[in-house]
Amino acid sequence: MKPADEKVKDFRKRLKISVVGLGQCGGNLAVEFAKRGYESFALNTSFSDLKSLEDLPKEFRLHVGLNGRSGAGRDLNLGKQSLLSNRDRILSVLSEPAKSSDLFLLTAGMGGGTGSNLPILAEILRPLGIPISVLVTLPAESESSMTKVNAIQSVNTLLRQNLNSVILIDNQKILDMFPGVSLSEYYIRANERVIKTLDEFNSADHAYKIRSLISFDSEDFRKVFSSRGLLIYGSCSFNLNGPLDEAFLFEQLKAIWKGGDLFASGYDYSTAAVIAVIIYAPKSVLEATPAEMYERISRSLKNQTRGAAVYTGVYELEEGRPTRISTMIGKMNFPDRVVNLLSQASIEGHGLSEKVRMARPTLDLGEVEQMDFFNILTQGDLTEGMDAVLNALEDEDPDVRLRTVLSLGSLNDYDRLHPLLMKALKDNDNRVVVEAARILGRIGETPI
Ligand SMILES: Nc1nc2c(ncn2[C@@H]2O[C@H](COP(=O)(O)OP(=O)(O)OP(=O)(O)O)[C@@H](O)[C@H]2O)c(=O)[nH]1
Ligand SMILES: [Mg+2]
Repeated sequence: MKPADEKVKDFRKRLKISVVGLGQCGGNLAVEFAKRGYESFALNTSFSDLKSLEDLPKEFRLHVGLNGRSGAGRDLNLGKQSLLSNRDRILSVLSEPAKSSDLFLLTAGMGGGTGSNLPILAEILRPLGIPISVLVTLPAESESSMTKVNAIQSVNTLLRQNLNSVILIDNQKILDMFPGVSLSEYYIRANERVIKTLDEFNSADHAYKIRSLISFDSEDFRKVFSSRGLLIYGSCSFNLNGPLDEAFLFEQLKAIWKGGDLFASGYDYSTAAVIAVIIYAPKSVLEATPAEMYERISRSLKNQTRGAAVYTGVYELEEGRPTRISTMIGKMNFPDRVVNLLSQASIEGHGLSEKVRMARPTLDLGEVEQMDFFNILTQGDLTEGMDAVLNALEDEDPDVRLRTVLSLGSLNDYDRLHPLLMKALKDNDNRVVVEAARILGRIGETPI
């Protein structure tokens, strides 16, 4: 915690984030960021999708189709070729903002043929030497198998890249939040919601013209936002007459840390490495709250997250406004929702590739084979040790399979572990699936 008077030199500057949206969802999110003053670019293989982003100036919309083609039609490989063939143009357009920005935030909906290539875009931009964070959406339950397979492939790759942070927005949660809203309206409202809270974090120290008692500035934001691994954030408001109550505060915080109403559910916040909490409250609430309360809250935050680095801010609001807390928590492991999506995509993905084979026996599987992420077990030579592990993973006793997966937990060899874990993800015992996904989450954080 830093008292506000140590911060005189801090010009209450926001972190300068340039946003690059890929595909339709990415473009929609880029527009929403632009409305809040962020320099935003939209890249798409589709002319018509780009055309519809009228709120972005033309020079910020970049067509990245393959030989003038429009769209990628959920085809991951076509999206990839399109991006790679436009590599030099992308670099030349984005090299200018890279000079003046603190970080690039790449954003896309996971599932489509264009946006799911966000990991490729991150690699293309790497030579610019600027930190890169990503904000992506996970498909809703009702979306197609192809969408889920695409999504899970990409999320898995993103987690292996050396990114600043990865934010997973859960479209299923957002869908549940706006029942009865039309599809066109729904995305606009959803995107507004996603970006508003993130923007609030970046402007915490200057958006409110009231006194800061403990300030949370752009450097604090940078540290939390650059915590590597998975990151979530959220905020909530409530009316308080008396002092801040620690137990009540933690109840609210924990609801957000488990995923809140935007993020994939089932995060284990005790694994977090970095945490920020900002409190905005009217003078009467702050005056009623004893000073040692803030120290106590900081200590509890440390304890509950088993030693995470804690950043806090306390701001005074005008009388009559509700008390509000915002929190951001970073470097967490895979949430349960991704575990479920993995197993769903795995099962549905298998069905999908079977269907393709059966329907068109003479089809050249070139591109489809690459989509068959879940079939890699049949590829490559397995060493003897691997064979034994594979057999154990097929044992009819689920406890044996569980112990086998647990025994893989201490290994770090991604290439060897990956096929084994993908097999375990298809297990019909949920404990085996969860453990496999946990290990995948952990090794996924290893830089490539
Ligand atoms: N939250 C949110 N999700 C969106 C939005 N638009 C699309 N999605 C989600 O993003 C996923 C990918 O869809 P698109 O962005 O249309 O796909 P694309 O990247 O353009 O890919 P292709 O059309 O295949 O080239 C969808 O399955 C939806 O789950 C949006 O504006 N907001
Ligand atoms: Mg599209």
